[in-house]
Amino acid sequence: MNKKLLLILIAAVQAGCAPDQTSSSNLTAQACTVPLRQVEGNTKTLSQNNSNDKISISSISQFKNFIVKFKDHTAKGITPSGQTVKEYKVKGLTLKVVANNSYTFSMNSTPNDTAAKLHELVQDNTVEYVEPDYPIYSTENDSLNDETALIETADAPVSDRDRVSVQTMTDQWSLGKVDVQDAWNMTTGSKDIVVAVLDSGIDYTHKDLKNNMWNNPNEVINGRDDDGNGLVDDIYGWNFNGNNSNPIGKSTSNHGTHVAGIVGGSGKNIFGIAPNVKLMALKFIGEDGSGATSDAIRGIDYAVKKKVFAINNSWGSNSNSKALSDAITRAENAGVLFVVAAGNGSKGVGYSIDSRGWYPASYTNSNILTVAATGSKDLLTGFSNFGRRMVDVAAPGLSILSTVSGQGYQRLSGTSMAAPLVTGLSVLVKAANPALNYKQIITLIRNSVDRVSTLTNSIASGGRVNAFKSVRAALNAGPNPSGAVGFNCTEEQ
Ligand SMILES: [Ca+2]
Ligand SMILES: [Ca+2]
Repeated sequence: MNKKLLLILIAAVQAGCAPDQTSSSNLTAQACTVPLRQVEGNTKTLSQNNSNDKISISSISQFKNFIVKFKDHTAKGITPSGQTVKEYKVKGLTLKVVANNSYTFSMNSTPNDTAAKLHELVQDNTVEYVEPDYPIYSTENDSLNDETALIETADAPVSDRDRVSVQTMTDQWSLGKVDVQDAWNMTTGSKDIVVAVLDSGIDYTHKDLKNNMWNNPNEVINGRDDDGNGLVDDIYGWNFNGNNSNPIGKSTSNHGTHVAGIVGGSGKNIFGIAPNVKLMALKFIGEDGSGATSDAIRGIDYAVKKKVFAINNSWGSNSNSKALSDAITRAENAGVLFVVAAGNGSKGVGYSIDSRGWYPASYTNSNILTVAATGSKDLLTGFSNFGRRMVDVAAPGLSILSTVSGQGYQRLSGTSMAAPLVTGLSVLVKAANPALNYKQIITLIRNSVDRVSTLTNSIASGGRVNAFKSVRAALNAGPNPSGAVGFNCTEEQ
């Protein structure tokens, strides 16, 4: 093996994207945390307060797709008359519904013309804000696939934190690491608990997943919208990327299928940490590895309306979208737990999301539970983001064996793999004690970690999750749990 290729391989493993060929039966696509490569800098949301800021407008005028939010109850002539109404015409723009009073629109004009239209729009006092409908890219399109970047990653200085690079793993090492067998002696989850996997879809025909797929109880396949939510035959969830009823994860988008198996593989060959659960498939990342913020928002709102227990979010962005934040707030208000991957760093090297925003991990909603990735020695992986304030817990995320499409299995690494383990853990906790709300569950999971000295300064809880301790604490909390309410997940002292 020549030196250059070796460097690339080392870097790929450090970047969390190298499948381990020793135990995979299906090596097709690679994926890890879906990193969203977007314009550097954060908030580019326009409102009347900054509508005269020509720099703000020009900075987003190169985008083609936007989200506009009208002020509640004041939007002229665009009040939705029902879910069946999909489009509106305003100021020469065709608006498509995203959420209540929020719409997407596209412009194929020059940057100057786009800027003029944005200026006109944001001056309208019925408009609350306008921002780009930020594109979301999955790993396949990211710089992680760039050879130069990978070599730089291999040579990049490692921070003073302890990091783990390549380790030899046995099958499903992560489950033993978090003491799952002892937890399973108390509960293996519940078919009454629904988790939405907001990702690139789920291969719902996979033998380890098909028995754990959520089925919309008020919808049958008959070409009609039986439950009246505007979506025809949404049985397993919805494909928001393709706007159809088939949210399957294909071989080109294994990410979501892999994530789903970590949450709730039924144990034919792969055990999810919660082998008893229902998985809702919400696809917003397309086969080309990209998606739109507006489709992620549609997925969140779908899950909230269906009253899921939790949403797994193994993706992120360096753009601070007000519209996405608003959607997470709607989930928060509905009591939905929102588990988020901390992100895979920049060019495969993790950084602090306390000081450099990575969203949604860096939003401050109380329902967000942010997860970093550790290896078998409980060291933070080289690619994992961290943050003493913004990252709640660590969980195994290196060389994780799980399901991929075509009845296959594959090892993948990433904070994408760590987050669903914690999502599944939250299912065990909820099953053990249904009286716990999301705030109490976040508190409980944080307080029952195995503390690791090397994580003290990089993770809020200072540790890696322990399923046995969490489930035991849930049972001990009893039918009237108290004391954990009011917990602030980003400001633990
Ligand atoms: Ca429907
Ligand atoms: Ca139907």
